[in-house]
Amino acid sequence: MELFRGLKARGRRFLLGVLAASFALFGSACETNVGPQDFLTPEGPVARRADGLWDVTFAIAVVIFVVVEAVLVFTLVKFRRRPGREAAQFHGNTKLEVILTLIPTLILAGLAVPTVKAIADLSKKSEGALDVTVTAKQFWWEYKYPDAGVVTANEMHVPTRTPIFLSLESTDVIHSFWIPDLTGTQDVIPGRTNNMQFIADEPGTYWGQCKEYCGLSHANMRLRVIAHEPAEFERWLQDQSQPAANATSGAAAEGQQIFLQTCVNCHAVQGTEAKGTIGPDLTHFASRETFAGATFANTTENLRKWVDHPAAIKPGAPMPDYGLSAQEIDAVVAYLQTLE
Ligand code: HEC
Ligand SMILES: [Cu+2]
Repeated sequence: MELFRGLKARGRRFLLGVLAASFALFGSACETNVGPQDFLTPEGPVARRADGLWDVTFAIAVVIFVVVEAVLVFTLVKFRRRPGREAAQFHGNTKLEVILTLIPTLILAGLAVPTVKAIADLSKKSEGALDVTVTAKQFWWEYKYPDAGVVTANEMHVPTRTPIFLSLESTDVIHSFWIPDLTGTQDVIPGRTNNMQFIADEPGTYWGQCKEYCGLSHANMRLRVIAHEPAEFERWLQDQSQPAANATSGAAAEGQQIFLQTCVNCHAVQGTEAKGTIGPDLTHFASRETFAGATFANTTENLRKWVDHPAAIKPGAPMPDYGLSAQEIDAVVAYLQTLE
């Protein structure tokens, strides 16, 4: 209080401002309504293992912070310059410097043991794991289930309590696959296959994101993992392995004609001549909740905008604008919505 009264009005205002800002910062740490991509709320054993390492590291860091700050403040006060006395100097104190080098080395070496062990354990393919091949492309994800011959995009369906073993490939630039609640990140690099594994405890939708800057729409290269009870997952896989039915009447039939003239070079719809592989396989497009890198809800309005001019809503998206009329767009959208 002595100190506070000694300050000029301006100094006092400044001090109050700093205090208020600190309180605001501390208060914000009490936020409990966490976002869907919070790696501190693990939802499966792989993510929990990584989170456990984080907890240990954080606890050690807190202790170090408190001890170092306490010693710092103590030293500043105790050895400061005073009338008739110079500030103390520790430069060249070999014993102190050896100790201060040794302690961090030992802490880091100690942390490396469980970390390296976890990395080795988690990179092994578990018995009974389900294989999924992930191919990253600007700016979306393709998923292949090699055993079932199913191909889909952006939304990966998986069974709960089952190890999912991913083989990650890229056809263009470096991306990074990340589902914060389920597993850490893994770079996806052209010309090589990386692997990672995860398990989801409970049915639900888990959000993810490309984590390596990969171009204009990097931020729109999102993903979802949708976990089902194993029996329900088998049903989903069964449905997805069926070819699409032909649209036989109305706007959808007209839309299919346009689709087979305009969109076939890049998109596949099993059961039709559309066999393109540049864009997502659309055989079961209508069964997806989102599209274009899980960026847009799969609604009529969003689809109209997308087919009209993709790059207008997703910058840099490598799908051209074909200058279709409003009526043609409606027809194509009606067709896409039959692809259940
Ligand atoms: C030159 C190749 C090309 C052509 C031709 C093309 N597309 Fe695409 N399409 C793409 C690419 C690439 C994407 C993925 C873009 C992204 O998500 O960033 C895409 C994405 C889509 C999606 C979203 C799929 C999903 O699940 O995310 C739909 C729907 C779609 N295209 C419909 C069409 C229609 C309808 C036509 C014809 C009017 C068409 N496309 C023509 C390349 C093409
Ligand atoms: Cu990416």
